[in-house]
Amino acid sequence: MVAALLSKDSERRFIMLNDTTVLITGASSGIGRACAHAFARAGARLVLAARRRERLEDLAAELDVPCHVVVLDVRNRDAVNTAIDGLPAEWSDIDILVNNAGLSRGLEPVHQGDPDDWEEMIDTNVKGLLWVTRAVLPGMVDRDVGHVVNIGSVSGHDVYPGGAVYCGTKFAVHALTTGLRIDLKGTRVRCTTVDPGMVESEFSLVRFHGDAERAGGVYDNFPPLTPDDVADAVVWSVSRPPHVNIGEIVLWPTDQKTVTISHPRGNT
Ligand code: NDP
Ligand code: 8X3
Repeated sequence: MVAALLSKDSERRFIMLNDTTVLITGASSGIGRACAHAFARAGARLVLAARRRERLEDLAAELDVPCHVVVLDVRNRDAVNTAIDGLPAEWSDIDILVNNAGLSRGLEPVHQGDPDDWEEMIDTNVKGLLWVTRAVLPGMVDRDVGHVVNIGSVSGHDVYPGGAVYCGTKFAVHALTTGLRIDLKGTRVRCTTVDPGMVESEFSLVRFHGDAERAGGVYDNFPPLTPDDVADAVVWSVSRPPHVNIGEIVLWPTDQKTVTISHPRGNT
């Protein structure tokens, strides 16, 4: 609800999120799912989007707030437009968009990489984010209120071996977030990128095309971030007072120092 987003109380140093409408892409797993729980704890109403319907419906049933499930492949521009245009009236005014749907595929050097993997990453992480933003943002601009949170990555700041294309997509998210902030000049719509280091989720399982042994090993060296850690940052960024736009939050696991340097202490 816009009024809730705009409410300004000199005694209060944050915006109340109760009754705000939040659209989260990639809500069926990991960071998106944790964001759904975190926003639900704050009393928000949730539009939960991803491809796996059953997971979204199970999540909606777990949450103690109104939820609307949208089965959506963000790569499909027409489907995105149809889904957003077709939201029931009581769900159509999105106050907060969390562009979280994303993935990595493969870890090969470019000369050995699979172009299908590259296409999937670019179509999801860059074009999908744009399709959803383009569909949702005009409503925010018309109402002169709203917040877009992009889930970027530390991989949008630096590149690691085998990560050229994935990192390229996250560098793009970084540029798109800055560009969006510039384009929103004159409106009260805010945008933020939340850029985590390593987070334990289904991310590595997807990267390695379902190879659970290889994926599990990724998180053996040190305690990674949890999806809840990232969700905390997302909720904090959108709940700052209306005159504050958090541009970027970078979160590292304490034992990860750069995208290539970490301290191996075991995951305990
Ligand atoms: P998960 O694999 O656990 O979750 C990814 C989510 O994205 C799923 O809900 C999946 O839903 C959704 N998704 C993927 N492709 C599509 C698509 N085409 N259309 C709609 N939804 C899609 O990974 P994470 O939670 O870790 O990843 C979430 C975001 O965080 C990504 O953008 C990732 O790049 C970023 N990130 C992750 C880090 C990590 O170390 N895990 C670190 C930094 C950033 P479904 O399959 O049901 O469609
Ligand atoms: C994901 C971070 O370093 O695990 O964005 O690829 S990394």
